[in-house]
Amino acid sequence: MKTDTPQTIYLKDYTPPAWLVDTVDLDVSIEADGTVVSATQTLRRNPAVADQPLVLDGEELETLAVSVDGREHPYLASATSLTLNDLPASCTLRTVVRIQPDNNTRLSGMYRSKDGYFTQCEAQGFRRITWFMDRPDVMSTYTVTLHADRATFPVLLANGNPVASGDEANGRHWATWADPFRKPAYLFALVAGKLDVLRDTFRTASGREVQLAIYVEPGKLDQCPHAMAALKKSMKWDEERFGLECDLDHYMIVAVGDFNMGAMENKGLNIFNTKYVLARPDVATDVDFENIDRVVAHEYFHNWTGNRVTCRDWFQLSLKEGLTVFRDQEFGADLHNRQTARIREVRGLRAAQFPEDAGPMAHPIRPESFVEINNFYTATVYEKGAEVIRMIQTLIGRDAFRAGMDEYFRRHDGQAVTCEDFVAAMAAASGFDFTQFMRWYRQPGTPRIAADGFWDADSASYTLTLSQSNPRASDDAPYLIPVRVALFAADGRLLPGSERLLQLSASSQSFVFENVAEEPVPSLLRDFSAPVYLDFDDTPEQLTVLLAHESDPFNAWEAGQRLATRLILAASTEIAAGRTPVWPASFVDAARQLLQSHAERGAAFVAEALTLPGETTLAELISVVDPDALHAARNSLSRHLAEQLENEFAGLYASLTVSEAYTPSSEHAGRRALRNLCLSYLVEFDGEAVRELAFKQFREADNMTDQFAALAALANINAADCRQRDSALAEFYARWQDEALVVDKWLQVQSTSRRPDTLATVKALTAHPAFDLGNPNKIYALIRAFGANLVRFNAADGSGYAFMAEQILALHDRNPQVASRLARCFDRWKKFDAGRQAHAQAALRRVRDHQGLSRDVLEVVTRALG
Ligand code: 0A1
Ligand code: ZN
Repeated sequence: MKTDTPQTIYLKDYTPPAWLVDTVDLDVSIEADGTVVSATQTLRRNPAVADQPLVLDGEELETLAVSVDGREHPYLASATSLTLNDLPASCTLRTVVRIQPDNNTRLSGMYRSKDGYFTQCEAQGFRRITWFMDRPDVMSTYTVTLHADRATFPVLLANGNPVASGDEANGRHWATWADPFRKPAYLFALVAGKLDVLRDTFRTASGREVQLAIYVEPGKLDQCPHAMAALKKSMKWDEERFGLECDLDHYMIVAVGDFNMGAMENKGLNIFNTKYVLARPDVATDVDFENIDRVVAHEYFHNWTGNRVTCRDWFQLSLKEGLTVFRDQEFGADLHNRQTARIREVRGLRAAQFPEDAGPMAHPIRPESFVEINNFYTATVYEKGAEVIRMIQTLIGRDAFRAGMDEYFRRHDGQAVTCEDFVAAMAAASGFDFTQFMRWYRQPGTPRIAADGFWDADSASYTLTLSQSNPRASDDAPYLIPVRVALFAADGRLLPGSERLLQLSASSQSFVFENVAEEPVPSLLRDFSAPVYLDFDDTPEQLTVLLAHESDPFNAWEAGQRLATRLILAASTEIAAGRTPVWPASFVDAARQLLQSHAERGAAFVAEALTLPGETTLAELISVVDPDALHAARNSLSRHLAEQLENEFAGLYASLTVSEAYTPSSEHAGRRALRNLCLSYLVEFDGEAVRELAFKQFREADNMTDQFAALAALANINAADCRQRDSALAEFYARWQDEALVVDKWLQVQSTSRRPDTLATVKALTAHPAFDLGNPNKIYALIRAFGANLVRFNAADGSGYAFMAEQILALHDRNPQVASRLARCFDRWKKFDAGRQAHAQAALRRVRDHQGLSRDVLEVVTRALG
């Protein structure tokens, strides 16, 4: 493969397509020596655009024939484009190409995976199937006929409705599907394979019956009911919350084990990573069950936010992704536990998006340029994008937000639009002026709010001054930031009338609260009302009041995180200076009270509150990170809590057992989460008794949540010789080696272990039969998860960096998208000391200078080095 000089594509260069494609008729014949794709497109010039030749996109296509209106027509073909001149204003173009899906290791376009053929066309995979104007603003009506060997590929699927099917010579068969909805090419899908199917139906609010089907590899039907239930719940929820009904007669989900991402919303034919479909209590954890709910909902919700109304161009990706993540978050919150859902969202945002926004790949939720669009399916576009939508709802209120959604569909159903179009619909429905708010779409970086409070006893008023800044932004104009606030008394009472939604719109602004008769404890950014950093000098006493009494569970949790963060960061400095940290008794007392309050506050909440902030999140708060000191500080606090609260942890561990049959309900899941958290604290104090305790849980668990939690606790034990650890790892693999998704867990639990020999283990595992460089899930579980293991990946001798560079180079040609995701592990290399930086830089240069490096990886490493 040769490296093209990578071209940067700019939003400002957008022009509408010169041609429109009304219909596409595809005939796809899967044969022994490749797949032949005949495409018939009815084309007409776009009346809004000056005459231009027709230029089609293509990649790795073997062109067999090109004709226009039934006659041969001259064309100019390059490796990636097909140009036709002198076309009539409307015409029918037929192209015939051969593709080699069996050799398609990139998993973009049409590819082979175990039991069949699958497609992935977002963002630019359709051009790997046929010559086409592969851009989201070209929308057409598709008809597809598939031909394949009947015995090997009994199931033939495409978007839309089945029209006809039959047998043909040589044991082959065919099926035709027609999709009545116009769609962009990225929503195209087909599947041919040997698959089992679970069927169901859903009756919409207006009484239409939708046929539902989930297709999986043979033998896995008993792992589908949860996904099916999630689909039906999503359909109902979208009717109730947004008045959006399913427009399809057939809604199909197909699960495939080899998939670059989570899932894909192809019209009526979603293709999913098996990870987000398959679940059974003995193989999937509570978190897996919940993720399946969310991802199934996410893809279903795209049918309106993404498919009915799509993106004009790929810069608008957050138009569909931010909005759809917001919708799936809301669905998850309604279905499970709103409080812990919000906590987990923010935890995720801080662990992934904040670092991204501070690193070399920082971009606005609507980027202004890219080299490779696949590099922009990011935490920023998705998760920060969802926060931006959430802020819109916060600013105008839930009812106006719903009216804005109605207005958006009224205006734009069937169109390919921009983020401005969405916001304009919200503005029209609410009367709110979003001019200043649009800054959230245009600037990279996480804004900071510095807060300062002053209570004046004489006037009984409290003045809160908020100042904002964003060093990553291109200028210092202020954002419009919704800041939810409440004031509490020192005894924890909410001060009446103090709950307010402030709109911070200036660089610095003061807000006065009247009738505040005592010095208040302010609670700022309740429910995390904006994705910002908050700099506020709250005292440990104030934070302890909030942790115990704040009625907004998010900010109660946040108070605990702020307390723990300060302690760990200070301890990290102590440890780096060779001193031993001292932990205040007040923190232990607060933790004890939390444990004691689990019945009132909910086990799930308490588990979240007693989970210390992660190392990656903490590292963002330090200018030069010493990963060993940070790791030691965090562990030391865990161990201190374990020592001080041993009785409480042991008592709760014994009392929180769930005796009923397993269900992934939020109540049961919360109890398991807290009980397993207790276990993880107990093993901090390594000793034979706790090893046995964990091993017993591992052996006796009747569900994967408990079994895996015990395995993870054991896998973290540092001692070189831990019989229980070795046995558990060996038994787990022996038992689950045929369940691919469970094997992924086995790999990940080893690559994320804090043991000093983790890199050696990971290296050895790359040669284990369980590992497969062709399967993205395996790479994410073993290699990328290692890259997120702060202390081990950033080893002082550079061994982690050198290993990662090797893996990227081993993969970049085979699967550039996945290799590029590995390259992102280097995002924060400049946060470490000079020695580590030198190692990281050398590793990055080695990758960058590799002959024929893929464009995806090149963009990431160039930005990292720049
Ligand atoms: N649109 C999908 C995510 C997705 C994006 C790209 C893919 O291949 C490069 C695959 C899936 C979603 O948001 O669920
Ligand atoms: Zn999506």
